[in-house]
Amino acid sequence: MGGTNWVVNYVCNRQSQARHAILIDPADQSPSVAAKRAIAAVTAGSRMILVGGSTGTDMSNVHNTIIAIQESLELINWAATQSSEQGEKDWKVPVVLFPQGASALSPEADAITFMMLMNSTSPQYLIEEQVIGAPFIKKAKITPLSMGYLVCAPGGRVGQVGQVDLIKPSDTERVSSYAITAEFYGFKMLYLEAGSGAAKPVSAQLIETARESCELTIIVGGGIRDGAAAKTAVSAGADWIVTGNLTESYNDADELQNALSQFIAEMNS
Ligand code: 1GP
Repeated sequence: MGGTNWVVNYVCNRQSQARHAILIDPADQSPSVAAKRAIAAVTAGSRMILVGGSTGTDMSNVHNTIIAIQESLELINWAATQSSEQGEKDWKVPVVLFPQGASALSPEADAITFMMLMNSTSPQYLIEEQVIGAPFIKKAKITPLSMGYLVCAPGGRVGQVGQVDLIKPSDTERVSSYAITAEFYGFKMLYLEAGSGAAKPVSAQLIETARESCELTIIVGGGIRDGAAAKTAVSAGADWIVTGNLTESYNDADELQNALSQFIAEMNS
């Protein structure tokens, strides 16, 4: 997957329809299972593979998972070029690091969400991990996708690990200030996160306010379990919907593909 910055345009340029991304946590599954899930998701219409997790990831499991996913995507991409029915471009899906910190990276990733956890109270997640990881990212030529990362209540593990001052569902003024700040910093994206497995996703109110406050590409994830919840977030202004647990709850690749196909259809209905 070459091209200097195709991935920046691909991920960060807003489209007329919202897109779906899966999140694969290398701590939760073997690289081969991760690759099978990634292929099922891309076949269903997912358009980005995020790889990462809040705890339990390291250079080794992240790297092996990314290699397995890249190899499977390349095989399928090659097969698609041999077939007139399947468009090659549909398989050109980026594998993007969504890191817990500087200790869990891989040079085989197409890009990295290079983020500031804006509402963390710890300098470690505001800037320090980024400073540690930046030279590696530059050397490995991984494309950085600059992103403001905001953790909203309930926040889950990432809220705890990241020592976050959570944004409450009705705290629209705060989300607006953060969205404007993210734009002023020159970030390309804003990720509104409720925490993996959250009982409730980020509120439509927060998404709408962020949408009105900035022109950034908005990613929403955490606790989105069905197409209806995804549709609510998309109607409020989300450009990308991320699901982690949903994807990892299916062991059978065909079942996962069917579930995600329905999810994506409903999300954009
Ligand atoms: C977590 O937003 C993602 O970073 C995904 O959350 O696992 O709840 O889908 P879920």
